[in-house]
Amino acid sequence: MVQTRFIRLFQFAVVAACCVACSTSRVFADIVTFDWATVGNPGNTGQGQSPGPFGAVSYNYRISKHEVTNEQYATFLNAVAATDSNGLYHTFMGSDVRGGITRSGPSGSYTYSTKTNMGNKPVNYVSFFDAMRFTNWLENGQGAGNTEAGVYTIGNGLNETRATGSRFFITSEDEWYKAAYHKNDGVTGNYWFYPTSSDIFPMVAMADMFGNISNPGSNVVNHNRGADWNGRDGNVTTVGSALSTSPYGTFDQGGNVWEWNEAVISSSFRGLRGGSWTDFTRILGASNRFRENPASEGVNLGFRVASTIPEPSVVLPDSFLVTRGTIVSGGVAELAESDDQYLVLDPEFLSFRYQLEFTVDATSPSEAPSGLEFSYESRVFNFVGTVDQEIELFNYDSGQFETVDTRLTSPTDTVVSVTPSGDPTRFVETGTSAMQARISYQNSLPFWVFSTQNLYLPYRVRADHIFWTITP
Ligand SMILES: [Ca+2]
Ligand SMILES: [Ca+2]
Ligand SMILES: [Ca+2]
Ligand SMILES: [Ca+2]
Repeated sequence: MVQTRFIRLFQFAVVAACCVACSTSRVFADIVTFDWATVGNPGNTGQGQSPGPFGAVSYNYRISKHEVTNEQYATFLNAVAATDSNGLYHTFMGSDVRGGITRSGPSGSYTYSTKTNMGNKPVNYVSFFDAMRFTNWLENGQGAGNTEAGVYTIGNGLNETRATGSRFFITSEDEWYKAAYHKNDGVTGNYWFYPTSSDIFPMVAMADMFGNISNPGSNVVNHNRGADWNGRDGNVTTVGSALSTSPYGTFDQGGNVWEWNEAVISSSFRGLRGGSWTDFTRILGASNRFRENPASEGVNLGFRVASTIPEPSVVLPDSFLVTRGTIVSGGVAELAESDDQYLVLDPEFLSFRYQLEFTVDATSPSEAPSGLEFSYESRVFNFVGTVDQEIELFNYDSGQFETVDTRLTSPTDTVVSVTPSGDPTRFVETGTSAMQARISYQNSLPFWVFSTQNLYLPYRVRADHIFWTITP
């Protein structure tokens, strides 16, 4: 028994050392991600607002649930504005209490930080040019990505059009309007007047000392200077903190900050919709269409981005490691293919180990996936009693495996598909795009079982067709 214990401890030590190596090799880099709302009902009817109709969209798309935040915009500035030759930063972001980003260092080495309590507030003092450049940067993969072309080839602010095939964009006026007001009830022409799923005046939001809305509800909007905090009569508030949504699940399309859209109005202006922290209630409504010079950078001007719905890709395992138990048959090919060829694992006879465990490695095509699903087919056989199965994914933020599913293993072939909650980027290693899953089995019985005729293995496990589905 002493020897067995020693072997077990040694194996745990090996696993632990691997985890430490995995976590310390991570290169931490800031990547902007979004919570997306999917807008379906393609082919819906528009609404006849003058000079509309607005809101008819013939395709599915995603729109960010929130306005672009100071934190997201500061990440963009730190990536591309060490020398801010395009005026992406506005000094009022730093000097005005309602702005959220400070700049330090000399030109050529500028760095940007969000102010206390301001990272989760919408960015303001941004022009339509700034919004276009931010979107180009997203399209070009962030980091050192180009800001001058990709979606919008920067011109005079009025002559840019969205490039065909773009994955990220500022919303068209129809895309914005549909996400804000359409009732999400099929391909209808039914719309609410306010972007809170309501035809009734929204309540005026109030704020606590951190800028969170303190009277949240189903029909609350930061407008009409009700959100008084940080010494100001009306101010921006934490995105989403009103808890009021459009039927598609977007927050703050009414109020907080105005949001740029692509519409060119009267040959001189770009479109704005939704009103802001300072505007009267009716300004939030569907009938109100506003416009500004595309170079304008006001204290109540912001934006949100939209995106195509990306095609998920299937990622197959490229290696695996049995950390407890022995391989009876199979290899990576058996794990990768849904062909009823299996990786089969046994407990080891001599060491009396009765647990089985293996890890599987793969590489994601996206370092910042918006969605991730892990799927796996398995069964247990020769079993006596019950066998618990645990699926863990390696969390590169915490440096530890995170349990994403536990259940009893089936005695017949069973596919388990798990979509972990929360931000899936934690399961992809920055810099390498590595992913790792660990699958463990634990029998309720200790090791070997004798009956009158037979000696049983407590259980044997077979695993087939392991894969990840990654949505970029
Ligand atoms: Ca600017
Ligand atoms: Ca007030
Ligand atoms: Ca807004
Ligand atoms: Ca197989």
